[in-house]
Amino acid sequence: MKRALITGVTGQDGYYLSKLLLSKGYDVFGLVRGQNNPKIEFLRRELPEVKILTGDLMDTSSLVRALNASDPDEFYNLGAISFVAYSWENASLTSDVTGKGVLNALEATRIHVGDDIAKVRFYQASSSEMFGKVQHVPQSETTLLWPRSPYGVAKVFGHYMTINYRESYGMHASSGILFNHESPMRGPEFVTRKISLAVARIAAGLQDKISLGNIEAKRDWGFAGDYVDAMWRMLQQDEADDYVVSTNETHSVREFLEIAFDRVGISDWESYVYQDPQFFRPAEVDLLIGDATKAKRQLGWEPKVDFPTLVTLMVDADVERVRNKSV
Ligand code: NAP
Ligand code: F7E
Repeated sequence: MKRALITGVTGQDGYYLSKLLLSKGYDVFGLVRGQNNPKIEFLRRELPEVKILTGDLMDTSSLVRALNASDPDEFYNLGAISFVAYSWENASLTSDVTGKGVLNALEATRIHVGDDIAKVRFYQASSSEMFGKVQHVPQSETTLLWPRSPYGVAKVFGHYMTINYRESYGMHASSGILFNHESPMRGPEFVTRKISLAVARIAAGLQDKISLGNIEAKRDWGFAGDYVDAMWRMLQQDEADDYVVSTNETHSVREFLEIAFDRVGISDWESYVYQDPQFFRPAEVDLLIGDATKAKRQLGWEPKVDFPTLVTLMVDADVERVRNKSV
Protein backbone atom coordinates (compact mmCIF):
# COMPACT_ATOMS: atom_id res chain seq x y z
CA MET A 1 0.00 0.00 0.00
CA LYS A 2 1.40 3.40 -1.00
CA ARG A 3 1.38 6.21 1.53
CA ALA A 4 0.71 9.89 0.84
CA LEU A 5 1.01 13.03 2.96
CA ILE A 6 -1.10 16.05 1.95
CA THR A 7 -0.77 19.60 3.25
CA GLY A 8 -3.90 21.71 2.68
CA VAL A 9 -6.07 18.62 3.18
CA THR A 10 -8.95 20.76 4.51
CA GLY A 11 -9.09 22.75 1.24
CA GLN A 12 -10.96 22.05 -2.00
CA ASP A 13 -8.13 20.14 -3.68
CA GLY A 14 -7.20 18.30 -0.48
CA TYR A 15 -10.71 16.87 -0.43
CA TYR A 16 -10.67 15.65 -4.04
CA LEU A 17 -7.08 14.41 -3.90
CA SER A 18 -7.75 12.46 -0.68
CA LYS A 19 -10.78 10.83 -2.29
CA LEU A 20 -8.76 9.92 -5.39
CA LEU A 21 -5.85 8.44 -3.45
CA LEU A 22 -8.15 6.50 -1.09
CA SER A 23 -9.93 5.05 -4.14
CA LYS A 24 -6.52 3.88 -5.40
CA GLY A 25 -5.82 2.12 -2.09
CA TYR A 26 -3.39 4.68 -0.63
CA ASP A 27 -2.90 5.22 3.08
CA VAL A 28 -3.60 8.97 3.27
CA PHE A 29 -2.27 11.36 5.92
CA GLY A 30 -3.45 14.97 6.06
CA LEU A 31 -1.70 17.87 7.76
CA VAL A 32 -4.11 20.17 9.62
CA ARG A 33 -3.06 23.41 11.26
CA GLY A 34 -4.29 25.22 14.35
CA GLN A 35 -5.30 23.99 17.77
CA ASN A 36 -9.06 23.84 17.11
CA ASN A 37 -9.50 23.95 13.33
CA PRO A 38 -13.27 23.81 12.63
CA LYS A 39 -12.65 22.02 9.31
CA ILE A 40 -11.39 18.90 11.14
CA GLU A 41 -15.01 17.96 11.89
CA PHE A 42 -15.87 18.04 8.18
CA LEU A 43 -12.79 15.98 7.31
CA ARG A 44 -13.55 13.38 9.98
CA ARG A 45 -17.15 13.10 8.78
CA GLU A 46 -16.56 13.07 5.00
CA LEU A 47 -13.21 11.29 4.80
CA PRO A 48 -12.86 9.24 7.99
CA GLU A 49 -10.06 7.13 6.48
CA VAL A 50 -7.71 10.14 6.29
CA LYS A 51 -5.28 10.11 9.19
CA ILE A 52 -4.93 13.58 10.65
CA LEU A 53 -1.55 15.00 11.67
CA THR A 54 -1.06 18.48 13.08
CA GLY A 55 1.46 20.97 11.75
CA ASP A 56 1.95 24.22 9.91
CA LEU A 57 3.88 25.17 6.77
CA MET A 58 5.55 27.95 8.76
CA ASP A 59 6.97 25.44 11.26
CA THR A 60 9.55 23.21 9.52
CA SER A 61 9.99 20.92 12.52
CA SER A 62 6.25 20.15 12.48
CA LEU A 63 6.62 19.14 8.82
CA VAL A 64 9.58 16.87 9.63
CA ARG A 65 7.50 15.24 12.37
CA ALA A 66 4.57 14.75 9.97
CA LEU A 67 6.92 13.17 7.41
CA ASN A 68 8.45 10.89 10.02
CA ALA A 69 5.01 9.85 11.30
CA SER A 70 3.52 9.17 7.86
CA ASP A 71 6.68 7.97 6.06
CA PRO A 72 5.08 8.79 2.68
CA ASP A 73 5.98 7.70 -0.83
CA GLU A 74 4.31 10.88 -2.13
CA PHE A 75 4.09 14.33 -0.53
CA TYR A 76 1.53 16.74 -2.02
CA ASN A 77 2.07 20.34 -0.91
CA LEU A 78 -1.35 21.94 -1.41
CA GLY A 79 -1.31 24.16 1.67
CA ALA A 80 -1.29 27.91 1.01
CA ILE A 81 -3.02 31.19 1.61
CA SER A 82 -4.78 30.92 -1.74
CA PHE A 83 -7.18 33.87 -1.98
CA VAL A 84 -5.57 36.39 -4.33
CA ALA A 85 -7.56 39.45 -3.12
CA TYR A 86 -6.55 38.76 0.50
CA SER A 87 -2.89 38.61 -0.48
CA TRP A 88 -2.64 42.41 -0.96
CA GLU A 89 -3.88 43.02 2.57
CA ASN A 90 -1.64 40.32 4.04
CA ALA A 91 1.33 40.34 1.69
CA SER A 92 3.91 39.41 4.29
CA LEU A 93 1.90 36.52 5.72
CA THR A 94 1.10 35.29 2.20
CA SER A 95 4.80 35.39 1.31
CA ASP A 96 5.63 33.39 4.44
CA VAL A 97 2.99 30.67 3.97
CA THR A 98 2.53 30.44 0.20
CA GLY A 99 6.18 31.18 -0.65
CA LYS A 100 8.54 30.26 2.18
CA GLY A 101 6.20 27.44 3.23
CA VAL A 102 7.25 25.62 0.03
CA LEU A 103 10.91 25.92 0.97
CA ASN A 104 10.06 24.60 4.45
CA ALA A 105 8.24 21.62 2.91
CA LEU A 106 11.14 20.86 0.54
CA GLU A 107 13.72 21.22 3.28
CA ALA A 108 11.71 19.04 5.68
CA THR A 109 11.56 16.39 2.95
CA ARG A 110 15.32 16.58 2.44
CA ILE A 111 15.91 16.18 6.19
CA HIS A 112 13.45 13.28 6.34
CA VAL A 113 14.89 11.28 3.42
CA GLY A 114 18.58 11.80 4.30
CA ASP A 115 20.77 10.06 1.71
CA ASP A 116 17.83 8.24 0.14
CA ILE A 117 16.75 11.22 -1.99
CA ALA A 118 14.42 9.13 -4.19
CA LYS A 119 12.41 7.96 -1.17
CA VAL A 120 9.71 10.67 -1.42
CA ARG A 121 8.14 12.18 -4.54
CA PHE A 122 7.11 15.81 -4.04
CA TYR A 123 4.28 17.77 -5.68
CA GLN A 124 4.10 21.58 -5.54
CA ALA A 125 0.80 23.35 -6.21
CA SER A 126 1.94 26.12 -8.55
CA SER A 127 -0.58 28.41 -10.20
CA SER A 128 -1.57 30.16 -13.44
CA GLU A 129 -1.62 33.32 -11.30
CA MET A 130 2.17 33.30 -11.87
CA PHE A 131 1.52 34.35 -15.52
CA GLY A 132 -0.30 37.49 -14.33
CA LYS A 133 0.24 40.12 -17.02
CA VAL A 134 0.45 37.45 -19.66
CA GLN A 135 3.44 37.57 -21.98
CA HIS A 136 2.08 34.97 -24.39
CA VAL A 137 -1.33 33.56 -25.31
CA PRO A 138 -1.95 30.71 -24.54
CA GLN A 139 0.34 30.15 -21.54
CA SER A 140 2.57 27.08 -21.41
CA GLU A 141 5.45 25.81 -19.24
CA THR A 142 7.88 28.11 -21.09
CA THR A 143 5.87 31.36 -20.91
CA LEU A 144 7.65 34.15 -19.01
CA LEU A 145 6.21 34.60 -15.51
CA TRP A 146 4.91 38.11 -14.64
CA PRO A 147 2.90 37.84 -11.40
CA ARG A 148 0.45 40.63 -10.55
CA SER A 149 -0.35 39.92 -6.88
CA PRO A 150 1.61 39.11 -3.70
CA TYR A 151 0.05 35.64 -4.00
CA GLY A 152 1.42 35.27 -7.54
CA VAL A 153 4.87 36.45 -6.47
CA ALA A 154 4.88 33.95 -3.58
CA LYS A 155 3.88 31.14 -5.95
CA VAL A 156 6.76 32.05 -8.30
CA PHE A 157 9.18 31.68 -5.37
CA GLY A 158 7.73 28.25 -4.52
CA HIS A 159 7.79 27.20 -8.17
CA TYR A 160 11.46 28.03 -8.69
CA MET A 161 12.43 26.62 -5.31
CA THR A 162 10.84 23.31 -6.32
CA ILE A 163 12.81 23.32 -9.58
CA ASN A 164 15.94 24.26 -7.65
CA TYR A 165 15.61 21.32 -5.23
CA ARG A 166 15.13 19.01 -8.20
CA GLU A 167 18.22 20.38 -9.94
CA SER A 168 20.40 20.77 -6.82
CA TYR A 169 19.64 17.55 -4.96
CA GLY A 170 18.04 15.30 -7.58
CA MET A 171 14.73 15.31 -5.73
CA HIS A 172 11.72 13.90 -7.55
CA ALA A 173 9.97 17.29 -7.22
CA SER A 174 7.29 18.28 -9.72
CA SER A 175 5.38 21.50 -10.07
CA GLY A 176 1.85 21.56 -11.46
CA ILE A 177 0.95 24.95 -12.94
CA LEU A 178 -2.76 24.57 -12.48
CA PHE A 179 -5.24 27.02 -13.97
CA ASN A 180 -8.39 27.90 -12.00
CA HIS A 181 -10.33 24.82 -10.98
CA GLU A 182 -13.63 24.86 -9.20
CA SER A 183 -16.27 22.60 -7.67
CA PRO A 184 -19.08 22.62 -5.12
CA MET A 185 -16.25 22.39 -2.53
CA ARG A 186 -14.78 25.74 -3.60
CA GLY A 187 -14.53 28.38 -0.84
CA PRO A 188 -17.35 30.97 -1.05
CA GLU A 189 -14.84 33.84 -1.37
CA PHE A 190 -13.89 32.78 -4.92
CA VAL A 191 -15.99 34.24 -7.71
CA THR A 192 -17.48 31.01 -9.10
CA ARG A 193 -18.78 29.78 -5.76
CA LYS A 194 -19.82 33.28 -4.73
CA ILE A 195 -22.02 33.33 -7.84
CA SER A 196 -23.40 29.77 -7.56
CA LEU A 197 -24.36 30.37 -3.91
CA ALA A 198 -25.93 33.77 -4.62
CA VAL A 199 -27.87 32.41 -7.60
CA ALA A 200 -29.27 29.57 -5.47
CA ARG A 201 -30.27 32.02 -2.73
CA ILE A 202 -31.80 34.50 -5.21
CA ALA A 203 -33.82 31.67 -6.81
CA ALA A 204 -35.08 30.73 -3.33
CA GLY A 205 -36.04 34.35 -2.55
CA LEU A 206 -33.42 34.62 0.22
CA GLN A 207 -31.23 37.28 -1.43
CA ASP A 208 -32.01 40.06 -3.90
CA LYS A 209 -28.63 40.94 -5.48
CA ILE A 210 -24.98 39.99 -5.84
CA SER A 211 -22.12 42.52 -5.61
CA LEU A 212 -19.09 41.77 -7.74
CA GLY A 213 -15.90 43.37 -9.07
CA ASN A 214 -14.58 43.05 -12.62
CA ILE A 215 -16.93 40.75 -14.51
CA GLU A 216 -14.97 41.07 -17.78
CA ALA A 217 -11.99 39.11 -16.35
CA LYS A 218 -11.39 35.86 -18.24
CA ARG A 219 -10.26 32.58 -16.76
CA ASP A 220 -9.53 29.05 -17.98
CA TRP A 221 -11.85 27.25 -15.56
CA GLY A 222 -11.80 23.48 -15.05
CA PHE A 223 -13.19 20.99 -12.54
CA ALA A 224 -11.11 20.25 -9.42
CA GLY A 225 -11.90 16.52 -9.59
CA ASP A 226 -10.19 16.34 -12.99
CA TYR A 227 -7.18 18.38 -11.88
CA VAL A 228 -6.17 16.27 -8.86
CA ASP A 229 -5.84 13.34 -11.24
CA ALA A 230 -3.15 15.33 -13.10
CA MET A 231 -1.28 15.87 -9.80
CA TRP A 232 -1.23 12.14 -9.14
CA ARG A 233 -0.12 11.36 -12.70
CA MET A 234 2.85 13.75 -12.32
CA LEU A 235 4.16 11.74 -9.38
CA GLN A 236 3.85 8.44 -11.29
CA GLN A 237 6.40 9.60 -13.93
CA ASP A 238 9.97 8.27 -13.88
CA GLU A 239 11.28 11.85 -14.11
CA ALA A 240 9.96 14.83 -12.20
CA ASP A 241 8.94 17.81 -14.34
CA ASP A 242 6.65 20.86 -14.58
CA TYR A 243 3.26 20.77 -16.28
CA VAL A 244 0.52 23.22 -17.19
CA VAL A 245 -2.93 21.82 -16.37
CA SER A 246 -5.83 23.62 -18.04
CA THR A 247 -8.83 23.17 -20.34
CA ASN A 248 -7.39 25.41 -23.11
CA GLU A 249 -10.62 27.49 -23.14
CA THR A 250 -11.27 30.87 -21.61
CA HIS A 251 -14.53 32.38 -20.36
CA SER A 252 -15.45 35.63 -18.64
CA VAL A 253 -17.10 36.05 -15.25
CA ARG A 254 -19.99 37.51 -17.29
CA GLU A 255 -20.41 34.18 -19.15
CA PHE A 256 -20.35 32.32 -15.83
CA LEU A 257 -23.17 34.59 -14.58
CA GLU A 258 -25.28 34.04 -17.71
CA ILE A 259 -25.15 30.25 -17.48
CA ALA A 260 -25.59 30.21 -13.68
CA PHE A 261 -28.72 32.42 -13.70
CA ASP A 262 -30.10 30.59 -16.73
CA ARG A 263 -29.91 27.32 -14.77
CA VAL A 264 -32.50 28.64 -12.27
CA GLY A 265 -34.65 30.18 -15.01
CA ILE A 266 -33.56 33.82 -14.66
CA SER A 267 -32.77 35.51 -18.00
CA ASP A 268 -32.55 39.20 -16.92
CA TRP A 269 -29.56 38.41 -14.71
CA GLU A 270 -28.01 41.87 -15.12
CA SER A 271 -30.72 43.37 -12.91
CA TYR A 272 -29.43 41.26 -10.00
CA VAL A 273 -25.73 42.13 -10.40
CA TYR A 274 -24.08 45.21 -8.88
CA GLN A 275 -20.50 46.30 -9.26
CA ASP A 276 -18.80 47.23 -6.02
CA PRO A 277 -15.37 48.96 -6.01
CA GLN A 278 -14.29 46.88 -3.00
CA PHE A 279 -14.14 43.78 -5.21
CA PHE A 280 -11.84 45.31 -7.85
CA ARG A 281 -8.16 44.44 -7.43
CA PRO A 282 -5.14 46.80 -7.33
CA ALA A 283 -3.76 44.91 -10.35
CA GLU A 284 -5.97 42.55 -12.33
CA VAL A 285 -5.12 39.42 -14.29
CA ASP A 286 -7.32 40.09 -17.30
CA LEU A 287 -6.94 36.93 -19.32
CA LEU A 288 -5.76 33.41 -18.63
CA ILE A 289 -5.85 30.54 -21.10
CA GLY A 290 -3.60 27.54 -20.78
CA ASP A 291 -1.89 25.21 -23.20
CA ALA A 292 -1.89 21.76 -21.57
CA THR A 293 -0.37 19.97 -24.57
CA LYS A 294 2.56 18.63 -22.52
CA ALA A 295 0.31 17.20 -19.76
CA LYS A 296 -1.90 15.58 -22.36
CA ARG A 297 1.02 14.07 -24.24
CA GLN A 298 3.24 12.97 -21.35
CA LEU A 299 0.70 12.25 -18.62
CA GLY A 300 -2.16 11.03 -20.82
CA TRP A 301 -4.34 13.53 -18.91
CA GLU A 302 -7.58 15.02 -20.27
CA PRO A 303 -10.16 17.24 -18.58
CA LYS A 304 -13.60 15.60 -18.57
CA VAL A 305 -15.92 18.38 -17.32
CA ASP A 306 -16.53 21.29 -19.72
CA PHE A 307 -17.39 24.86 -18.74
CA PRO A 308 -21.23 24.77 -18.98
CA THR A 309 -21.29 21.45 -17.07
CA LEU A 310 -19.04 22.92 -14.37
CA VAL A 311 -21.30 25.96 -13.87
CA THR A 312 -24.40 23.79 -13.83
CA LEU A 313 -23.05 21.30 -11.31
CA MET A 314 -21.99 24.12 -8.95
CA VAL A 315 -25.38 25.85 -9.15
CA ASP A 316 -27.27 22.56 -8.69
CA ALA A 317 -25.19 21.71 -5.62
CA ASP A 318 -25.93 25.08 -4.03
CA VAL A 319 -29.63 24.91 -4.91
CA GLU A 320 -29.69 21.57 -3.08
CA ARG A 321 -27.79 22.98 -0.08
CA VAL A 322 -30.13 25.99 0.15
CA ARG A 323 -33.12 23.64 -0.02
CA ASN A 324 -31.65 21.50 2.79
CA LYS A 325 -30.62 24.62 4.74
CA SER A 326 -27.06 23.24 4.85
CA VAL A 327 -25.40 26.56 3.86
P1 NAP B 1 -7.90 26.19 -0.48
O1 NAP B 1 -9.25 25.54 -0.58
O2 NAP B 1 -7.82 27.65 -0.15
O3 NAP B 1 -7.06 25.37 0.61
C1 NAP B 1 -5.86 25.86 1.13
C2 NAP B 1 -5.38 24.91 2.21
O4 NAP B 1 -4.15 25.41 2.74
C3 NAP B 1 -6.36 24.77 3.40
O5 NAP B 1 -6.43 23.41 3.76
C4 NAP B 1 -5.66 25.58 4.49
O6 NAP B 1 -5.94 25.12 5.78
C5 NAP B 1 -4.20 25.29 4.16
N1 NAP B 1 -3.29 26.22 4.81
C6 NAP B 1 -3.39 27.57 4.89
N2 NAP B 1 -2.38 28.07 5.62
C7 NAP B 1 -1.63 27.02 6.02
C8 NAP B 1 -0.46 26.89 6.83
N3 NAP B 1 0.14 27.94 7.37
N4 NAP B 1 0.04 25.65 7.04
C9 NAP B 1 -0.57 24.56 6.50
N5 NAP B 1 -1.68 24.62 5.74
C10 NAP B 1 -2.20 25.84 5.51
O7 NAP B 1 -7.07 25.98 -1.83
P2 NAP B 1 -7.32 24.95 -3.04
O8 NAP B 1 -8.22 25.60 -4.03
O9 NAP B 1 -7.64 23.62 -2.50
O10 NAP B 1 -5.87 24.94 -3.70
C11 NAP B 1 -4.87 24.02 -3.29
C12 NAP B 1 -3.51 24.56 -3.66
O11 NAP B 1 -3.44 24.79 -5.06
C13 NAP B 1 -3.16 25.91 -3.02
O12 NAP B 1 -1.76 25.92 -2.81
C14 NAP B 1 -3.51 26.92 -4.11
O13 NAP B 1 -2.75 28.10 -3.94
C15 NAP B 1 -3.13 26.14 -5.34
N6 NAP B 1 -3.87 26.45 -6.56
C16 NAP B 1 -5.22 26.47 -6.57
C17 NAP B 1 -5.89 26.71 -7.76
C18 NAP B 1 -7.40 26.69 -7.84
O14 NAP B 1 -7.93 27.20 -8.83
N7 NAP B 1 -8.08 26.10 -6.88
C19 NAP B 1 -5.16 26.91 -8.95
C20 NAP B 1 -3.77 26.87 -8.89
C21 NAP B 1 -3.12 26.62 -7.70
P3 NAP B 1 -7.09 25.75 6.73
O15 NAP B 1 -8.29 24.92 6.45
O16 NAP B 1 -6.57 25.57 8.10
O17 NAP B 1 -7.25 27.19 6.33
O1 F7E C 1 -11.24 35.52 -9.11
C1 F7E C 1 -12.88 38.43 -10.65
C2 F7E C 1 -11.50 38.61 -10.06
O2 F7E C 1 -10.96 35.00 -6.70
C3 F7E C 1 -11.41 35.25 -10.48
C4 F7E C 1 -7.30 30.97 -6.75
O3 F7E C 1 -7.67 29.62 -6.62
O4 F7E C 1 -7.22 30.81 -9.14
C5 F7E C 1 -7.82 31.52 -8.07
O5 F7E C 1 -7.50 32.90 -8.14
C6 F7E C 1 -11.68 36.53 -11.24
C7 F7E C 1 -10.70 37.67 -10.93
O6 F7E C 1 -9.87 33.53 -8.47
C8 F7E C 1 -15.26 39.15 -8.02
O7 F7E C 1 -11.11 39.98 -10.16
C9 F7E C 1 -14.96 39.72 -10.08
O8 F7E C 1 -10.34 38.31 -12.12
O9 F7E C 1 -12.28 33.43 -8.15
P1 F7E C 1 -11.15 34.37 -8.01
P2 F7E C 1 -8.39 33.97 -8.92
O10 F7E C 1 -8.03 35.29 -8.40
O11 F7E C 1 -8.29 33.75 -10.38
C10 F7E C 1 -5.79 30.89 -9.21
C11 F7E C 1 -5.33 30.05 -10.37
C12 F7E C 1 -5.16 30.53 -7.92
O12 F7E C 1 -4.07 29.96 -7.88
C13 F7E C 1 -5.77 31.09 -6.68
O13 F7E C 1 -5.34 30.37 -5.52
O14 F7E C 1 -12.97 37.03 -10.86
N1 F7E C 1 -13.97 38.85 -9.76
N2 F7E C 1 -15.75 39.93 -9.03
C14 F7E C 1 -14.12 38.47 -8.49
N3 F7E C 1 -13.43 37.62 -7.71
C15 F7E C 1 -13.86 37.42 -6.45
N4 F7E C 1 -13.19 36.55 -5.66
N5 F7E C 1 -14.94 38.09 -5.94
C16 F7E C 1 -15.69 38.96 -6.68
O15 F7E C 1 -16.66 39.53 -6.20
